[in-house]
Amino acid sequence: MNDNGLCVELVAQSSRYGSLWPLPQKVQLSDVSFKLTTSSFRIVDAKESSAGPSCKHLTFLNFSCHCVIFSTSTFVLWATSFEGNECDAFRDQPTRDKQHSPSLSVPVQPFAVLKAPKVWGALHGLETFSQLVYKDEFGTKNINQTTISDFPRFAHRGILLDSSRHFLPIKVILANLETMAMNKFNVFHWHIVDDQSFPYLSRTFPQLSQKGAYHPYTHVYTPADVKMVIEFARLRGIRVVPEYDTPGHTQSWGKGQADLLTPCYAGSKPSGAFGPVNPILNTTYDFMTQFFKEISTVFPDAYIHLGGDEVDFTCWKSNPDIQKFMEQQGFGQDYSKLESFYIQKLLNIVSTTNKGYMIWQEVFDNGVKLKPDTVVHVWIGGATDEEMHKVTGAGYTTILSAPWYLDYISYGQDWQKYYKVEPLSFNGTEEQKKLVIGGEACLWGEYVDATNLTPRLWPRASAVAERLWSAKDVTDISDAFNRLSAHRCRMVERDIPAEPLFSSYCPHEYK
Ligand code: CP6
Repeated sequence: MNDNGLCVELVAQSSRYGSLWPLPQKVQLSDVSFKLTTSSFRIVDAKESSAGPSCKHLTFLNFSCHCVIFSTSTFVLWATSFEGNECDAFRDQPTRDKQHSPSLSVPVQPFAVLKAPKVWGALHGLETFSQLVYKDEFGTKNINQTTISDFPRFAHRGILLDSSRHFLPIKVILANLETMAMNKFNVFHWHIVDDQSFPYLSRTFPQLSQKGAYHPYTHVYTPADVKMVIEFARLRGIRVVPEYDTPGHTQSWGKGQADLLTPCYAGSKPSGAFGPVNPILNTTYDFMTQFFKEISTVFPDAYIHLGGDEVDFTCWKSNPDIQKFMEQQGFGQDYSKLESFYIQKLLNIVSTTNKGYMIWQEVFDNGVKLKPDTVVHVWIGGATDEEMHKVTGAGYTTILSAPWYLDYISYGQDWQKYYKVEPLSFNGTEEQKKLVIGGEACLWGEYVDATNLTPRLWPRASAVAERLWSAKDVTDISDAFNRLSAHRCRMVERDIPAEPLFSSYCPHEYK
């Protein structure tokens, strides 16, 4: 098959790994199969389990939300070996640096054992278990004797959605989180506001969405909405990292917050247009202090994404007050120094909220002094390897998005291009490679709303999911095609309108 899936007909065959996606680190298969036929399939905690009654969530989540109905009997899935007692972990936020290491085995006895050190790993293990179940020619559910031990290759496995270019209804966001869990993604990067609209309803500055949203009541995320998204994500082991991108990409902020943006000039007079955040006023920093104080309490994750990309200097250059400030500061004509001046102050403000931050690569490129735990987000294509080399050479952790801009569409099987990416292909030492904590697939919203988000994202993002989860040597494209075809059918069967990979049909279409 060529890259476009053209010319050569290729019908999905069955992989020896069935429909497992992403492929676990270690899978031992056998031909011994068990039927899951009768009435009372159950999931219980083993006696040895340190997971207590609150872990009922585990059973509820995978088997009702994913609509995998096991109308079956003797199989008992033991959830064992949590660290700590009860399911307190459920009250924690998932963190990026824990290795989950779930292991799953379906031995000769009619029960399966799932061991995981953390509840988040048990969730992944349950998803894997559900993927082992298949229907035989009589429609009976079967599972083969299997031993799996599993852990993610990269800790940060994210999806960026953009709710500014188009408002994304909550139910679209939740459906996406559900699909992320099926693909073992664990970070929802919520690019919540941008130039076009400000749908985040701030308690401190309600006029931001009152004036800056597409609609002040229908096209906003209320505090209750945001809470719901965070909780829905958390129960699936997904972190929510919000992005409030400044000083560029902020046109919508200016509608509800006077004097926040820089007035642009035409000759000696203000033109009426506005540019990036005004970096020379104290009021700007007072606002940012209050605003990020709120954000740091609304979003429990340890990180906030502060953007910092694509700052256009035209407006700053036109403004006489800015010109004077440049002179006083000795910045000459180097407006990236002014940009860095702003970002440096912003980073200091956000640091006082005890949050870590992520930033787009330009902030690093401009030489801003960053906290050692800053995550630099590499997104510019063309010289990605050099950038990864530089960022990790400077000792910063980094995540990769440049090869995974899923808002670009084209004819053919572009999932293969995403699949073939090797995040550690750049030149660097072992130490440098360890600083690459993962990546994110980005779905920018200019051409995406509730009508087309899901099929545009899935199963294309699934290719990224396997690259970030599975072992480095999992690169067999034709095996991936077979498993991904089956995985895509499973998503469709679970009511997620994921687009097809190629000419094909799904078994469930006949039922
Ligand atoms: N919005 C914001 C965008 C993009 C970025 N930031 C973007 C740039 C280039 C492409 C796609 C998206 N739409 N805030 C860059 C990180 Cl090709």
